[in-house]
Amino acid sequence: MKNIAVLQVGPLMPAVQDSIRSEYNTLRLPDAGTEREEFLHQQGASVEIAVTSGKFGVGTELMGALPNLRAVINFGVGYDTTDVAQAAARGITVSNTPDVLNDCVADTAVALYLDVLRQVSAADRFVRRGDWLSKGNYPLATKASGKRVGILGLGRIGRVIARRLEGFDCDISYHSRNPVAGVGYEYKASPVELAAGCDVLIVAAAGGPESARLVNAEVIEAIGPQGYLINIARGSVVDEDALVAALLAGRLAGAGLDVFADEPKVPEDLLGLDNVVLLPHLGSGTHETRAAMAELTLANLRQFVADGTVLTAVEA
Ligand code: 8YV
Repeated sequence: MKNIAVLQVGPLMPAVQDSIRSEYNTLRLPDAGTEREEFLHQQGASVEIAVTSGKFGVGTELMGALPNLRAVINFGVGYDTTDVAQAAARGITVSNTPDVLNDCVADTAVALYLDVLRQVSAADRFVRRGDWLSKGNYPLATKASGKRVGILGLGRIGRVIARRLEGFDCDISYHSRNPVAGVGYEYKASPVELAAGCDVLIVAAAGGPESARLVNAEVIEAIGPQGYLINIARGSVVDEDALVAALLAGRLAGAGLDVFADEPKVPEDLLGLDNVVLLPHLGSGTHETRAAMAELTLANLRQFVADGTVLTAVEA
């Protein structure tokens, strides 16, 4: 299939990168600057398929510079960096990698949940510093079992998180754009209502313009000084400045964050807080899940080349 022109946008897992380079006529888009402009000017019209990851995507400008693009094959379930509206208008197929990462992202949410409430990471630092010897027992933490948990975004991942937390006897409620059929959890009409009725708010909503800053200052206020926020979705869903301000002022008990507004930058103010657990966007980051994501990415690509369809298409 060396006659198919594939554009690699951003770094990809070696398994994906090596396959697309050996199977297709693959070119790597320069990351920035005049080299990128020059590349697009000379090669943009030849590109038929872009392979990218959730971190990079094919945004408005790049898509505009690829007049003959037919498909965006995205490694990752999130596709907020790709201009899906333009893709739909131009008949460009977009695929992602749903479901195969549900377990690991949900596990990460639960890990953050347990860590923030029981202060596992902070207590580990306490031991390593020698404070157990010099200061005695670690201060008491917060019980994690049996809490009222609000899930913002009861999609594929949100539902797996809910199922996990049922095992911790949690009382689950949720808010999504619409009530989800067939689930027994209480539906709340707005993010504020959800936040006001729970001890821990877990953000599992897809990123993108529709969910931008859905968790604003009012929602954070509603979680309250005894409440916690967990975010394994996208940094864009939370007003990060409002979150930092609330944490610094003690208007929120703690937070567990795998995602940030401007990754890999993490607000400086959070680094010294023991009631905050910070992860470097590793929700799906296990050997098993990344291998499954790579496989699905390649399966989407190969099927698109074969018959113009993909296994897991994104609906704009
Ligand atoms: C990946 C993710 O880290 O799937 C997603 O949307 O956020 C993560 O699983 C990311 O997509 C890889 O770039």
